[in-house]
Amino acid sequence: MILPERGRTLKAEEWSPVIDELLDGQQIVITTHENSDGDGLGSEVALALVLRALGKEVSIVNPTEVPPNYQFLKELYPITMFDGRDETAIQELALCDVVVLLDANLRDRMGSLWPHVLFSKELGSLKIVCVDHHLEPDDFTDVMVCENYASSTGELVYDLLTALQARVGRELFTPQIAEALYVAVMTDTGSFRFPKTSPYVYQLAGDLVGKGADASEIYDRIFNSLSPPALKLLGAALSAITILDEGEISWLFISLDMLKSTGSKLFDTDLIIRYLLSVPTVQIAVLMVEMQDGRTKASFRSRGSIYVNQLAKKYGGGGHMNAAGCLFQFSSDKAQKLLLEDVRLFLEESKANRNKLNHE
Ligand SMILES: [Mn+2]
Repeated sequence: MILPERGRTLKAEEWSPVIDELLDGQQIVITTHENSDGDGLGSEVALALVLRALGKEVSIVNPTEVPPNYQFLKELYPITMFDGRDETAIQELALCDVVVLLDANLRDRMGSLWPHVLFSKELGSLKIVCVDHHLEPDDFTDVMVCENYASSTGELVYDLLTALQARVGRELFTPQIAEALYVAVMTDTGSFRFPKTSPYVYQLAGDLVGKGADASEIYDRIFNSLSPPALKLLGAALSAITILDEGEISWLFISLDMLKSTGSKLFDTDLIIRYLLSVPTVQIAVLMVEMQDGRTKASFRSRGSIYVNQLAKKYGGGGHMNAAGCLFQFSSDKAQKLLLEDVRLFLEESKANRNKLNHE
């Protein structure tokens, strides 16, 4: 197994191009990818608070709404959702000097913002800055720091703020900033469990707690945030899981009836998939959800080098090696039959490839 580079930190001078743009700008818009998560949102809020303290006019404008369990971040800094039409946001995007994209490195991930950013860029002196930790960045920015070693964008923003602090010669971290960054790092490391959680990340988290982040309260707000219907759904879903093929496939179908009878919503199904992989023999986990409009949503998880994004791609979806999804345009009965056969075939192929690689 190849482990990611651990414990690297960027040197202060490597942050200089980013810091130069931030200090040069006066009106700054910060954004993150569609369907934002704790890393994107926490990083945005931390950076916005710091830049505001430095006298900048800063807005956070996102292409999609803040999920319910991250709404508390809005108490630290306002976060606007841009639907592509809102005039205030269009004005802000037209007039700003810097757009900072956090936790994404592709222009399309900006969703409804990108056409306006592009327009503003072509018209004047707008600078685009990106700080991220994903693979394979697009070439569309003026300054980009994209470091895959980092556990989270929050880790990079922490380093950026440390370098910025040295540049301006004053203490910039506040308890609110520590809280926002802690949200970012905690969520993207799976609560400090994922492989990129280097010794440095633990130190950094400790520092943030020392600076005022309340670790147990933050955890509670984000992860103990189920509504009673979502909890009922979880119960119904867990008892409906089937384990097939000598324990290698776990399978769950959530019908519209199940959603209705528990009073739960489509987004309440998000947390269920992780239980499908909690049996150690399972190689591929499949969750299918019947949607109100008749389509069927499928999510896949896998262990090791089983590229479920390839499986999703076959049906017009995509994702990562171990987490992917797609949408079937037809009934759930048909989708289930078709998919089960495919998953079995796909698993056999993946295992054959793995064995071949192991013997080469
Ligand atoms: Mn991230």
